[in-house]
Amino acid sequence: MLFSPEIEQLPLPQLRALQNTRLKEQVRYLNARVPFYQRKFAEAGIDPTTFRGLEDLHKISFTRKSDFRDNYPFGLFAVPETEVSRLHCSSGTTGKATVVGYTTGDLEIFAEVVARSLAAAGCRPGMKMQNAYGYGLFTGGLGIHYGAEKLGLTVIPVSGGSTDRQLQLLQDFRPEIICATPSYAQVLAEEMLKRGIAPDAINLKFAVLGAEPWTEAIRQQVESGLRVQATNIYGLSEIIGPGVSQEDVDERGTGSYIWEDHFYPEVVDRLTGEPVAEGELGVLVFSTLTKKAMPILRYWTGDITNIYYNHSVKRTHVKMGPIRGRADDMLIIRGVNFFPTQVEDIIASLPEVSAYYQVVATRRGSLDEVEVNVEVAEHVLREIGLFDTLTEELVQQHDCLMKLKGSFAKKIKDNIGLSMRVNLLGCGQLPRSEGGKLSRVKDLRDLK
Ligand code: DLL
Repeated sequence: MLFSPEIEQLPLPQLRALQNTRLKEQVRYLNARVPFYQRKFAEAGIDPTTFRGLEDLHKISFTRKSDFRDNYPFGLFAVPETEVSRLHCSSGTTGKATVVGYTTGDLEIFAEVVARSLAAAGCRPGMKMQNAYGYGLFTGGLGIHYGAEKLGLTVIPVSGGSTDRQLQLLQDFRPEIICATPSYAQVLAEEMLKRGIAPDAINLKFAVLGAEPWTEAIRQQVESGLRVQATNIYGLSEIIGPGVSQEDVDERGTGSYIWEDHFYPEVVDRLTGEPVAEGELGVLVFSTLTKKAMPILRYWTGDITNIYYNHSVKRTHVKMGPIRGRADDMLIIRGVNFFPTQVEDIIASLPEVSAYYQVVATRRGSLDEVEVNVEVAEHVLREIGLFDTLTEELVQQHDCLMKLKGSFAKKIKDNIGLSMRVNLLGCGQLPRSEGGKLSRVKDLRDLK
């Protein structure tokens, strides 16, 4: 179902014209209201009255996370504080939080793009949705909430965590939809299995997962564990929150539609900042075309992905692939550029390991080392009768595990060009989500 068919299917030339008009308007608006952008335009020699729109966009320098910090808390706002209806913060773990503000009109747009997203995910008016994204300063909870209400869903605002209660409500209220981080959806699937709750005991049909990178292996685990069709929802506070892009339930695995009438995307080279060809990987950059409280131009998301048009499908809007890592997550290990997500591709090709993994970078002396911790698939452990915590000693006693460890390490060396230590673990040995985002990469090099 398309929530806003006219705009979702707008022919590309018209979509471009709309973006152009909105961008020109946004530049004039920012120039009149936000000193930070006034300075940016002046530095680039841009006269807002003659700014030509998309073709001139590249002249504007990127807006970065540090600009939010430098202007903390309200320095990037384009409206008086009294006109701001809501504040949220991004989930950064270091330094000051990034503050974002919304007018009532912005909140309307937020609800609209989330409603579109949920409709694309398979949700229909009248269905019930358990919202396990955290409510609070994080945009996930309230962002999804109001979009769901706009679509006509019944919202169960349970927030993240409290696994006992989540499972109880899934059985008692029988919602068709769950919204959660993928790592928390994994926890729910795993706990159902552990507690012997049959998938029939619940009524889920769709899972809308996002806020952190995830993989096809995780999709498979969640889809079979919760008996759902799981789609990707992407977004970030600086641009609006969840609902910047969304995968269609019937086109799973082919990318997520970016709602281009509100968020203009670019993909640029992470070193030069120059645009890359359609389909090439680079850093995703967004300009908001309609937001009023805090419009942002050319925001350097740091997320690595690609964008491409897929003209044979339901909507005209551009699609983005899964997030392949963060520009600042790129590790340089013994001179080799390495994104931890490269390990995911290898995990996906090995049925003997599960979707739980962790990449840890350490420094021994002056030498960087990377270890990959991965849980062995349950069926493998069952076959060899191992149910305990897996230790190095136990691994060495089992030929099949030694072979698995060897072939995993060889695949890493062949595909990535780096030798990494592989540690095989038993089920449940790696950290699980407590309801929110889970980091699968640990760079411990600075701590030493
Ligand atoms: O995570 C908004 C959100 C809430 C998205 C709920 C989806 C669902 P922030 O806390 O500002 O906003 O974090 C934004 O999270 O730059 C990405 O690095 C990452 N991220 C968000 N969605 C995805 C996704 C929310 N689907 C940052 N896949 C972004 C991979 C994602 N990474």
